[in-house]
Amino acid sequence: MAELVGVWKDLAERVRRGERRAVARALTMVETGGPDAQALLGWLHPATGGAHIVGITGAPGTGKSTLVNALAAEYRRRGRKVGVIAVDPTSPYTGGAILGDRIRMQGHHGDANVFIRSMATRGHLGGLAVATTDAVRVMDAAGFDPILVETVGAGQSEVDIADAAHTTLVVLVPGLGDDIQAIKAGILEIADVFVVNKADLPGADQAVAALRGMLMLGARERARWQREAGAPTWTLPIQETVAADRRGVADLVDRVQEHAAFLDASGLRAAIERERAEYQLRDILRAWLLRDLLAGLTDGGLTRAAEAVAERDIDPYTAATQLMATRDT
Ligand SMILES: Nc1nc2c(ncn2[C@@H]2O[C@H](COP(=O)(O)OP(=O)(O)OP(=O)(O)O)[C@@H](O)[C@H]2O)c(=O)[nH]1
Ligand SMILES: [Mg+2]
Repeated sequence: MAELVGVWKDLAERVRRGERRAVARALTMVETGGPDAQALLGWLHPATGGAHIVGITGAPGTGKSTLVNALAAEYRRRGRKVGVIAVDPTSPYTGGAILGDRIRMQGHHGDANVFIRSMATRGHLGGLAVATTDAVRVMDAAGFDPILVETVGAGQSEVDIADAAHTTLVVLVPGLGDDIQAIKAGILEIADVFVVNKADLPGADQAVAALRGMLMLGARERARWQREAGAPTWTLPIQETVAADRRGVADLVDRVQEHAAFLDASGLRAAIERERAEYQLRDILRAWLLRDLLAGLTDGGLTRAAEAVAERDIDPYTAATQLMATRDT
């Protein structure tokens, strides 16, 4: 065991030096999870906290991958070392997207200062949220800054990513019923910067106007809250981009940098870090509690209970109560 721990310490040191092969291996480990990954992350933890994490979310096909690619190029131009994590959408409608992402992001292949990784749900006990946070920590320890995390805003995932990011970009496009897009799933609450991508298409100006109108409604409320809290205020910017030909992307990076400066000046960065740590602990504990509970059930106990629920012999809450009571541990 002591020997084993030593192995991961060595790998961790190579990750911290930014060795590509070590980073790749560490990412594979944390994607799967388990005790080895946990030991490795323990060695990496003191080296994390330096990266600015940018979440990019929005409906499928809004141009997130294209935008991430362009953002990575702009950050490279500014001398930064960029990490990219594409969260593999579990939705069957967009299941093929990652292959496309790989191809589209090939422009950065061979650049040692860009590291791109697609995450899959495979096997990780804590689910995609924990796996993604752990992957961010690996890249963070390896000195990548910023780390851009793309996630499809279809369900809970965009909220998860807002928990993990310092700055969340919400990507909208013209002509998709913009007000509805933005209101959906509380996306207004998670945005730090709005991006109206595909600004080359008709209706971009209307989309910006609709969004601005809606933001003004919420702004008064927010401003009052912020004044009361005595904190510097952040006015949600709306940035138009044409990711496909990188128009507006340098401006978008400026907006992200302004938000990063705001987080520092307001003291919010420290608050976000604590919040992130709490979410992470909750995710881990939830996963471990479930694992222990399932491990304590008798063979086939869950399957039998599920059958009984499906047959209407018992209701789910009663079945769950019984399962909790009958576990060995
Ligand atoms: N006209 C126009 N098309 C764009 C722009 N940016 C991206 N696209 C196109 O929009 C399509 C979707 O782009 P992606 O970058 O794959 O979008 P995505 O949001 O990552 O898609 P998913 O990951 O599948 O949700 C592609 O055909 C892009 O070429 C833009 O600024 N203008
Ligand atoms: Mg994509």
